[in-house]
Amino acid sequence: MVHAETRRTRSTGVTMAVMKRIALFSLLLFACRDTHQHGVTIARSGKAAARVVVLTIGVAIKETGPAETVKQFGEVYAFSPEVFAVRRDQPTEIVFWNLQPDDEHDFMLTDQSNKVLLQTKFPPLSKTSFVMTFHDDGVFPFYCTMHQPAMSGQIIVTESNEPQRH
Ligand SMILES: [Cu+2]
Repeated sequence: MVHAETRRTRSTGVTMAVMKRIALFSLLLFACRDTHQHGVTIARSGKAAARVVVLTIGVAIKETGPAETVKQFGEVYAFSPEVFAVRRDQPTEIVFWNLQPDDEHDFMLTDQSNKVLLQTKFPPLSKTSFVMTFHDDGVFPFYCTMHQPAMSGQIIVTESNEPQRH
């Protein structure tokens, strides 16, 4: 009788110890869970900590030539700058100036796996602003789909200055 009682107490003790360990492990997992936001937040306006102005340049166009270049390559346009860096998690205003009086451009932003994050048009002689916050480091390609392959670029997202949150 006494023997059986002891055995039950011992097994309850072992169960309690295992449960305590599981509880502690769960707590640790909860404390270390990934609270970092992913993806890109894109707004038309808002507070920004940095600003980049991107111009559209006519490199070789039918109005101004050189005629031989246009004949050989077709009309060539470019973004300027075509590569620029932003800081991760820092809201950055990106302003596109379409300098052409009679040409529309567009802007298609993708992630590394070619998922389209934004697609929009820039009418002739217009300024278009976005406040973009990239939550992941990496290289984000962008294109004007009307003037490929020359009118392309990349946004490079670098680590922020903020202390590690983990
Ligand atoms: Cu274009």
